[in-house]
Amino acid sequence: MKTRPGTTHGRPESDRISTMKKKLKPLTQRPAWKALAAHYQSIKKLHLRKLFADDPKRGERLTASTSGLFLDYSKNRITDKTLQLLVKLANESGLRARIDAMFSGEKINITENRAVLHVALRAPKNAPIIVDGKNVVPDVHAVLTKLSGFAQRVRSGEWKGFTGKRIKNIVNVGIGGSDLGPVMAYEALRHYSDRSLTFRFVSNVDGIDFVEATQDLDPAETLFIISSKTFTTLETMTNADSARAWLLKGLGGDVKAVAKHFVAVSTNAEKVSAFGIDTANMFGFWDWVGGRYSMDSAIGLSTMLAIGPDNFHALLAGFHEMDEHFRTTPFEKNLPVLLGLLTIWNTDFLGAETVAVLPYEQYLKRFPAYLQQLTMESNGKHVTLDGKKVNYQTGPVYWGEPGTNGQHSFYQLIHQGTRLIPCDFIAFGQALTPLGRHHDILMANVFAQAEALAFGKTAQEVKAEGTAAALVPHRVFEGNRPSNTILARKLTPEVLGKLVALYEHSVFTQGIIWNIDSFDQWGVELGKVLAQRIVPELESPACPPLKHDSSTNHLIHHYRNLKGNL
Ligand code: G6Q
Repeated sequence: MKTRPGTTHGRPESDRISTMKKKLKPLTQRPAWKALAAHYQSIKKLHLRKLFADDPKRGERLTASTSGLFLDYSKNRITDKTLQLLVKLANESGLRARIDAMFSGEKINITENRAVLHVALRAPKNAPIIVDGKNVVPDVHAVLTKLSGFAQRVRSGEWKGFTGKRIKNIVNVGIGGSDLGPVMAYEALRHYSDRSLTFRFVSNVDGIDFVEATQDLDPAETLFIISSKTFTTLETMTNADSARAWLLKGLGGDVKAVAKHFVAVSTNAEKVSAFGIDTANMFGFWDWVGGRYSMDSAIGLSTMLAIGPDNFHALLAGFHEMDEHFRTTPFEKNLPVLLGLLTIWNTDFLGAETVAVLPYEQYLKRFPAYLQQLTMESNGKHVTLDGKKVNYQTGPVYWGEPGTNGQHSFYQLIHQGTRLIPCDFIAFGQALTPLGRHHDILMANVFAQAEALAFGKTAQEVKAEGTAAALVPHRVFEGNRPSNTILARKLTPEVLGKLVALYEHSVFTQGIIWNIDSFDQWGVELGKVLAQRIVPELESPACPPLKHDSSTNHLIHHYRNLKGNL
């Protein structure tokens, strides 16, 4: 990887980015966008049945792969011309320069004036990346070394609790980016985890989350990881306080116990120390790691404890491989770019409002929830980088469930409803624990679903089956429903890294074309402030004068009444 300094030709990054922005035409005025709009009119009636019939090799041609990850995108409603125009749009949107800007540590998160460098978290030691004149890669590796040492001490039993007992339970306390990655990775890589350790994840400020996570645990054997970039998040700090009280109550009240049962993952040493955690037991990261891009930073401590440092490094290597593929591969063969461009096509031209993510792998059961944050917090934006309201749709709604369960519930709407729902099917060649015929049956379902969505069943075909005339319309499947299929040999730590990076960079690609800041989250910040204002109005013995709208005032009174505090 080439070193590119954080400032270019002595100019601050903000200048450079605004210069870059000025060169770009607004999205809907770019020639490729206009050409795509016209092209859409000419192909909107084309059916996947015809596209496949006219090109027997389509299913082999419209595929791409990199280091064991295979993408079949042939079942999208596209022609070769669509692809050419989408790639042209990427070029007209300056995607290549923006990829380089991200990888070289430029402050592309302009509303927070921050670099966006999750790629540095998995960069090899000898690949310098400079932010504000400093190579950040050695710091990344220093934290990784510290994490590995700690993980080894806990996993080997060398790290003891306050009473001298070995740690058997690990509870990650965090929310949003400090929870969803750790939970997803733990579930995804459970096959590789140390089964003598119990892992729990507490995120919701609803006390039940904490109560249920700890009710069967022995405090003497329990380690809490308080994961919070800011160490100020209300939910996490409330749960952390309850965890400390629970621990002290269980261990006789000596505050010295905290040091043996609490570690922190944060960027805020001051707050960590104020909470009572020794900063020697704090694992740091940096403001250039966004919460939803942090599962491979120290936020992944629970993952490393579960699967061990070697597997964690394999996960990082997988991320890095996809990073390099994204950074260096021509757009026509670039998996994240293709996935991102197809999402633009489906969202802005075909009018799809959502994307269903359907992993046919039980271990990926939390992957859709993880992707919801990654995609929607990143691209749920309504203004461009220069603050102008967009006149096109941005980030679609992501949702999903593991197959085959979804087939027995919401797939009905995908097959026969009135909305267009592009699907990403994710599946593997091998089960991690083969069991009789299960895996072939599982895979038969993936292929059958994608096939049925694309090709459907015509009235003629339904009639030919001897269906009563009145039932024919009900049993027709229009087809022409787009999907991608992503395949890999089996779910390993490395493959998980590649898969997550694939979506990270697909989100990046979309954000660049939409010309939005995919790396801020002002909507989340708002939520953090709003509740704080109302808490005292609920807790004070006498209700203070309320100055909200009449509905909120009334609801607060009603709540106080219900809880018996009026
Ligand atoms: C992620 C968001 C958000 C964040 C949580 C937790 O990109 O910023 O989900 O991760 O609000 O924040 P802390 O880690 O600071 O507690």
